[in-house]
Amino acid sequence: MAFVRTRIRGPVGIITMDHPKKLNALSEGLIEGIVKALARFKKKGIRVVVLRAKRGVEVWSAGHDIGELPKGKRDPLGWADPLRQLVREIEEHPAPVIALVEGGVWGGACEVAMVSDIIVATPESTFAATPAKLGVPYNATGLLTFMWTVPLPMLKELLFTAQPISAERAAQLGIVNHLVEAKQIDRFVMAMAEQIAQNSPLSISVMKEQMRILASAHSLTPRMFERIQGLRRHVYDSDDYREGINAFLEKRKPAYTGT
Ligand code: YXS
Repeated sequence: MAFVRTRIRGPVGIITMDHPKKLNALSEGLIEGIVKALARFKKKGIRVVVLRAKRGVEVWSAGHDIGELPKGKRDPLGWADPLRQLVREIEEHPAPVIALVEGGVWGGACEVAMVSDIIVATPESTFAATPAKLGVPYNATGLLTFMWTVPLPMLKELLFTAQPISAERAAQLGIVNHLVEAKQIDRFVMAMAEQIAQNSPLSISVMKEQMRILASAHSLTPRMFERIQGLRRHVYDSDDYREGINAFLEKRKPAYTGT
């Protein structure tokens, strides 16, 4: 699988993102590798999945591959887009997924870590939710993932500033389950995974799916949904949306006009 390496250690399946040239940006190819690995682990009855990057990386994942974002006039985070598919695959995977985080977590990669069931991070890790920095209208289920994990006032600060927060702050907020030094994190995560794997996989997978259903139970009327889609279309059809992407690709600061 391009950009992804997998390993099975007893009941635990390990997926390592490995596209250093693009800082593990969530490209279609990298996402395909993760999704295929999850399908293989499901077939093999793997009881816990660990999603990680290579040891010692500065960046766990740089988020959505910006070069793959549509240049406007199309929802950049539609149902069928790879990032949305990946988030659904993780939340619907029958086994718990532990995100072993080391380095910077950016944009949509924050959602990938937060939709994972457990996050164990090194103290040097950081988390930055960046739609506002790029002028991207995040999507409803994506914001829900964040809202389930981050207290609302803190989520607004994360999204509106688009600045990284430390793993320590994330742990204080309950976003990160455990902070573990880099030299111990492998052993710590494997011990937790093996502990989970000794318990009933049926009970765990059913409770995971129940919590997903209960958390996503919302009385959103068609009128509300159409308003959300209309608001988001106003953004991805805007000059600012194109400016955010072009500025990143041209390696310059964006100049947003609000139009
Ligand atoms: O110039 P080359 O060809 O070597 O490539 C550079 C970067 O262009 C590339 N790269 C990316 N390519 C596509 N998509 C990305 N997200 C991405 N990030 C980086 O990797 C090469 C090395 O990057 P460089 O030179 O900037 O490394 P650095 O160490 O100076 O800085 C590392 C970062 C992560 C601070 C910096 O690369 C950065 O700020 N990346 C963008 C992080 C970000 O804003 N991600 C959000 C992506 S959009 C997304 O996830 C959602 C749609 S949303 O926006 O809604 O959250």
